[in-house]
Amino acid sequence: MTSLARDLAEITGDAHVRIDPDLMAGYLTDWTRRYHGPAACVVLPGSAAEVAAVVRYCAAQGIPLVPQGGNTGLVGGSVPPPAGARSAAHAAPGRPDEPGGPGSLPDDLPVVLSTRRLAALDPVDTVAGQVTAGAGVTIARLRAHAAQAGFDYGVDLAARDSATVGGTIATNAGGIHVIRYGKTRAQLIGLTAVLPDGSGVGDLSGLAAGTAGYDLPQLIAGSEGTLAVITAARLRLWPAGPPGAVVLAGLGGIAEAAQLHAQIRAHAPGLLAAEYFEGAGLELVRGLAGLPLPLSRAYPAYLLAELPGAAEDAGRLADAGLPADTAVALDPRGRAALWAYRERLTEAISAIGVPHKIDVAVPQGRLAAFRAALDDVARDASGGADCKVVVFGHVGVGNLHVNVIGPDPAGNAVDVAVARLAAANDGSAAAEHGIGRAKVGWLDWSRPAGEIAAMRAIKSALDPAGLFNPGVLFPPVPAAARPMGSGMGGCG
Ligand code: FAD
Ligand code: 2HG
Ligand code: ZN
Repeated sequence: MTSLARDLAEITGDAHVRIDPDLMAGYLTDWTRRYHGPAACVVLPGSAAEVAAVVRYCAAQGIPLVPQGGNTGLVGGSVPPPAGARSAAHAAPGRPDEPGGPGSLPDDLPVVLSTRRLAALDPVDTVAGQVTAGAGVTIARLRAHAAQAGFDYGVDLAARDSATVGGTIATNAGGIHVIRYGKTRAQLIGLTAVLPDGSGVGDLSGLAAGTAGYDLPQLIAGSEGTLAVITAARLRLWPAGPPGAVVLAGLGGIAEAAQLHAQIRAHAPGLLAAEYFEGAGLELVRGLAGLPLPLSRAYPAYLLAELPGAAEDAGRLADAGLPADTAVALDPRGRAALWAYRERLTEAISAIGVPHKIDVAVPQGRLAAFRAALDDVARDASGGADCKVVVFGHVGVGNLHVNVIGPDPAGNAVDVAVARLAAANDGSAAAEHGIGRAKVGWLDWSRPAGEIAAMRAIKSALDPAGLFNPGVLFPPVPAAARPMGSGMGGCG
């Protein structure tokens, strides 16, 4: 054991510090396999007090920390920066078209702080409609727990079996029910967290009303591990309605999908999901899972919608102008079968290669123009690589996931070209997955300079040594620019 690992084991116990490369491997590479980097060790604290002790220790030694939940993030923020930290895919401190600029990351290898053991889940408070969950509780477990008490948790996503409460707060995750319940921030009543100096903040009292000063939970939400380690959260729950109908319609393209979503919404208030995917993605899922065509023939595009309250809303659908070739599922097995075509897309894409993932938001009125230009833009930027473009997403909020498979994962040109296309269509290139390491030079495409300056000031105030997730969200603070005494002690 290294001296660092020995010291951390004093806090958490030997069993919860990993230094063996085989045992660390799963923590050091992200879900897409595009981002990976070395760490001094992985530590798994079992309580908020242990998190605070680990943070205090690392702060005193000047050791960077990478907070990690389920490691399902798609922008490289949950894993350490790459060895050397100058690969084009990661160190893009300037504009997206200037990859590999002169930024540098702290010299010491980071410690990955996994929250998986922070898994306490309190009984549902049925009067308040709230629950307190440890940061490491998975979304699947939280949802099942809420359902037993007659409630629904507002965030759901295909990564539910691994994605955690802490990770989804840190990324302000959206997901498949975003049109009904909003993003994770909208579910957050309170949280507890450890700041970079090791102090604890927050409370889990469940006070839903209150305006005393800055709202720290809302600041920490979406901060991607750069301001605090979230240890637990108090979350809003929604009364669960009766299971709804799922409809899958075959369409000509995205404009038809956006239009059909509007029609269904008008006839079925409280729509839970409006999800878009295309024939190319459907074929990948069918190939992976051996599924039949969902409709009588293949279509260029599909809209999957989930309605609340099966009987009455399914009845109203007759007036919504659904195409004749539409599948409607009312029972659990049928609903799951239709959802599989949408939910297995990420997995099916990764099965054919390491994707470039560009998570864009485009106004509804520009979706068709964006989509029409996309294939040519992606091919031109792929420098002759044989590229496959797979598009899907949460069309109800104009959030499209562009996946390009083929170009070298280390390059950035296709990512930049698609981001530019989104910007040219009044869109954003960071819709729900965050900035992470993947888009670190892109922040000023989504936020004005004054807001970025304010964000930097907050980061410097809370984390003057730049030790929490360096290289995520902002370009890393160069070693020479760090304050004296910020600690650059060895990691070994
Ligand atoms: P991680 O991947 O471990 O970490 C993500 C970020 O949060 C990192 O920057 C990390 O440092 C930080 N972090 C993690 N835990 C903490 C903590 N306790 N305190 C402080 N910082 C922390 N995302 C969506 O928004 N919508 C979707 O529909 C969606 N679907 C997905 C489907 C699949 C199949 C996959 C693989 C991913 C999907 N994602 C989606 C992306 C991912 O699931 C989300 O970003 C999720 O919020 C990450 O949670 P996690 O626990 O895995 O966090
Ligand atoms: C989803 O909506 C996720 O399923 C994943 O956000 C997106 O794989 C992707 O590109
Ligand atoms: Zn998504």
